[in-house]
Amino acid sequence: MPELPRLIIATRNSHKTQEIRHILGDRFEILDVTDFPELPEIEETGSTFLENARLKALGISGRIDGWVLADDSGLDVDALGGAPGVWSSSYGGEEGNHAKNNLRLISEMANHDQRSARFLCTLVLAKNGKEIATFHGAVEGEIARQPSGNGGFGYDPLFIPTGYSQTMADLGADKKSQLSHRAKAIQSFVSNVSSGNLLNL
Ligand code: ITT
Repeated sequence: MPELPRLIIATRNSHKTQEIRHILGDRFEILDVTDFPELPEIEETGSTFLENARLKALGISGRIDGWVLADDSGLDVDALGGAPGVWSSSYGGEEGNHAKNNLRLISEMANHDQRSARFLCTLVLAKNGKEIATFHGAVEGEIARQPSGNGGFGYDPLFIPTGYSQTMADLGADKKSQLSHRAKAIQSFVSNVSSGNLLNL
């Protein structure tokens, strides 16, 4: 059997890696930066998802052989003027603390009837320190008043996708793999690979 092409996800968030594995199935051998302890932490100093995805993709692919895919993503809430946006990961005051992030979101939204929001995801594909392509995905929905569900990660217990009555965390991994912002961005990546736009991958 031919070897699977290897794709290194430029993330330390194991949930993202697992979700990307789940979406891509067995098309690729998927690793992430936790498999390469020598790689440095990349500072996310950009003010857009694209800038931060680029920093991660180029920062990692300049130091490692092979295809690198970076994901920068977050939640954009209309009543909060787009917050938490690119600062989704540290909204509650502590980087990567999902419980604190959700508590802050519940409190900021307590007096808002307008609940519309979307998850956004930007992927940057890079090789040898050069950007090859970018992909985007979004899923519309609304912010619940109370958290519900144990699936997914981050704001999933507070996000009800449009057309559903349950939160993303209630819907579970298979459904999230079909409808999430990350799923849509990865599907766009896959159709570019399948159509031959990304040669040698
Ligand atoms: P890396 O930078 O190492 O990839 P990170 O978690 O810090 O990991 P981001 O900077 O892209 O990644 O921040 C993404 C944050 O947005 C994440 O921590 C969650 O708070 C939120 N988020 C993104 N995708 C999400 C999803 O599918 N479900 C729930 N929350 C999500």
